[in-house]
Amino acid sequence: MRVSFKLHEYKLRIKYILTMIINPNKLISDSKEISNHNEQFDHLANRLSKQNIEVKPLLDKLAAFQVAIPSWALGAGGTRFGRYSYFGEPATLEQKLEDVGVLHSLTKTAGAVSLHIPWDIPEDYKAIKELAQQLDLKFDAVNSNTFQDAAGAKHSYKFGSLSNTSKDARQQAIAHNKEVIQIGEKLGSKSITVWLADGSSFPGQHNFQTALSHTQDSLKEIYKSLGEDWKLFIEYKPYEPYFYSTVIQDWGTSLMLANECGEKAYTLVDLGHHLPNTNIEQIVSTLMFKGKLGGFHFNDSKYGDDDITVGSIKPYALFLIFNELVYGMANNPQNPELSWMIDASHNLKDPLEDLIQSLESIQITYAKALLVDQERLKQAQQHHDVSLCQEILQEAYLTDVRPLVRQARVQSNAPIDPLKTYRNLGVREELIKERGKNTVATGL
Ligand code: LRH
Ligand code: MN
Repeated sequence: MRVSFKLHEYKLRIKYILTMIINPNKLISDSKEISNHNEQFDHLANRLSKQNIEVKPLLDKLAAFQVAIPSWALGAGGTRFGRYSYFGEPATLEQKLEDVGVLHSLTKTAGAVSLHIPWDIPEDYKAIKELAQQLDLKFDAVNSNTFQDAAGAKHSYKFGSLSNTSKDARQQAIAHNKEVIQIGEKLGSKSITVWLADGSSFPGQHNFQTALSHTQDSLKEIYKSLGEDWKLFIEYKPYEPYFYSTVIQDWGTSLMLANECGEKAYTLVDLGHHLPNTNIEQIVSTLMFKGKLGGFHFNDSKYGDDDITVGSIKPYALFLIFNELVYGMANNPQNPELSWMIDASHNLKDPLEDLIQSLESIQITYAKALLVDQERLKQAQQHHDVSLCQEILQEAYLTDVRPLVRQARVQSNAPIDPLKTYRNLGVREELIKERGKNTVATGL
């Protein structure tokens, strides 16, 4: 749908939304809220300094921890059993950036967006980059899509894309990924994420070796198109949409393919892409040890790839993952800076509220992991003092770090309570007034 995008008009509208948010403390946060926060923060800061834990470095790390928002998760997701809109959904890429701009103004930790192609092909690159800049947003990894047949596509991906026995289908999928890299280059992105639905639903349907060999050769073809400072993230998943085998089913297969491609290829860990009870924190530590962990798709799940709010089901598991990340970021210089992204789908919650809660959960869990006394833990591990090892981890996990996360936000000129501010400002009502009730966001 071609939307006549008059930037100056747009700036006005965004200005209106954002000015309401930019300086919330003056607008919204009542003195009681601020004094409560200051009291709780001072109390925690004193407690931590008694443990010789400096607060400033923690606040700096929290403020610097920017998570990319998935462009495909700003509308109501839906399942095969139904989709319930939340109204006021972003109907254009510009409106999606606006929503991410609101999230970033409210949290100051959502300073990037991850686009999915062809759902988000920019029509006006100059205007889009200007808008992103105005919203203080960067373009993180771009995502290719060879799990749906694009309109007018010559070859179908029904039986696979990079692994398809049809050379034409493989070539078409390779060309699409190269086009996605070009789109990313025009936007200033520095990485592409490749997730393949490729797999089979019945025994005998696939020759596993042929499918893997085609995929390997196709990825190596795509790899050749990467710019000098670009990265290729290979995302694995055990099942869905196919239910017997998936070509890139687990971290080992992704790592093997990344090694085959070269030093600019890495494994991407989507938290929902693991069979029940998988020890994801051990996968993370192994990939960092090998210098091959590229990034994350944060979400949570109870059963399958549920893509629900981060930390809403398994907060301790997320803490153990962040504990390995903190250890790895301090001890594995061989692993590059990580790409932090959320990958979610919203069926019941307002997408922006859900993302605010996910961002909060990521900050809280990172803060708890930063409190782990890694040196003391190492000692206890050396001496096989198993009980003490658990005590050291849980001491950090059971610390209420919310005053720390709030202080990092306040210092970044964001509201003390983003969700409350979002509601107090009636942002959803504003968006519905502006966009109406029939807009549908592209994506999942
Ligand atoms: C696959 C996945 C992948 C995206 C898609 C939207 O389940 O996690 O990261 O391309 O969701
Ligand atoms: Mn994902």
